[in-house]
Amino acid sequence: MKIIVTGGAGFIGSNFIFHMLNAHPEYDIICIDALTYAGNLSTLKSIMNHPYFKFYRADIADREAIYRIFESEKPDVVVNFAAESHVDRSIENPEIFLRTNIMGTAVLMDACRKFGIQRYHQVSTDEVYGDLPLDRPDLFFTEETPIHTSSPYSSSKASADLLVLAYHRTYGLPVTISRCSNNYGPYHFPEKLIPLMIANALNDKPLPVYGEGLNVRDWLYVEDHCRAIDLIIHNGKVGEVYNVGGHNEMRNIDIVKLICKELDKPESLITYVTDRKGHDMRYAIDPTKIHNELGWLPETKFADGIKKTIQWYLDNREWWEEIISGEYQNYYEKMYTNR
Ligand code: NAD
Ligand code: TDX
Repeated sequence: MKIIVTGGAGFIGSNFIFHMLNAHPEYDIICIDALTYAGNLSTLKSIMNHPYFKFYRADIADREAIYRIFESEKPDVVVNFAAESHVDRSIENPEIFLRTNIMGTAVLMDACRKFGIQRYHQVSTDEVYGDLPLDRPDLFFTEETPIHTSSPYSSSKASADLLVLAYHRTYGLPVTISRCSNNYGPYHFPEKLIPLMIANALNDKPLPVYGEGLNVRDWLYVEDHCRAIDLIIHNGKVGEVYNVGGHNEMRNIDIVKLICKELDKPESLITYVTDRKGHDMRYAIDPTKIHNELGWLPETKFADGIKKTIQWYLDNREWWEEIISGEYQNYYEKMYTNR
């Protein structure tokens, strides 16, 4: 079995590659990544010479480059993680989100049609369902919840999902889609809530909480997401959408306070800043379908996962310090100074 993993130099894609090389040592894994600001080859350095791993630097929206790779590699399965993934960046500049997330998905699926494929899997997000009110804890996103997006990011991901389902119906492309809740764990880019707060706390810098910090996210340890995708590409039904989430809802402010506690830093570092535009209030996934059909259950409890994650950032300072000392500084200044 040969699997193309796009976006494998990013957070979840790299964790997925490590998972697959470990869980299926006989599979060939081909990573395609454009190495944008979010892609980091140092993340993959331990496997660069692995006999069952190969890396291509290419943009998924570059049709010629993608066709060339498909022609020479002839993959059996494609798992598409490649995306612009940060909501705040999409609010600043939507265009690249449309190119990568929508056009890139179309190009990959065209390559699958042209060269043949057993499965195309689209890694989507719970954000395509919009948000839920805080005063209705009884409500959850199911696979039947209507698409109702808030940000340019989530709209681009929802557009891609619609295209994937259209390619299935129109061309019979064998597709599956997973819609997962917020992930956390090793190699999470430090512009996102949890790694940003860990890095800032370790540097005794202010911890910028948007609005009142009451927004709720449903956190899942990244390895649990990777296992879910592994199950879906092997046993999931073609044409189906699977929600992935571990019933672990937490308010942002409680996460930030927990990080302060774990790192023995004062809560006085917490600074409330101007809210995100169009900020979704609550995400909450109902994972009944993937549990009933594929037997998936999360294995890592948040209390353990967050400790493991914090320890990883303590043990791998070089990885994130290099990131935050580069171009990231301009981003941080633009997004957070005088906010
Ligand atoms: P990330 O930003 O950490 O990584 C994205 C990767 O894609 C990077 O390596 C980047 O270089 C690469 N990339 C970007 N544009 C590309 C292009 N045009 N061609 C080739 N490669 C390109 O993102 P992530 O958090 O790992 O998310 C991966 C996927 O999972 C995304 O599709 C995202 O929408 C989805 N998702 C993420 C979460 C989460 O909590 N992080 C939750 C649910 C779904
Ligand atoms: O500095 C911050 N302060 C803050 O209060 C940042 C970066 C975030 N937040 C808040 C905004 C959100 O309510 O924390 C929450 C989480 O923010 P992000 O880490 O940016 O994640 P989110 O917007 O929830 O989106 C994530 O989950 C769904 C991923 O980035 C998406 O790629 C995925 O689809």
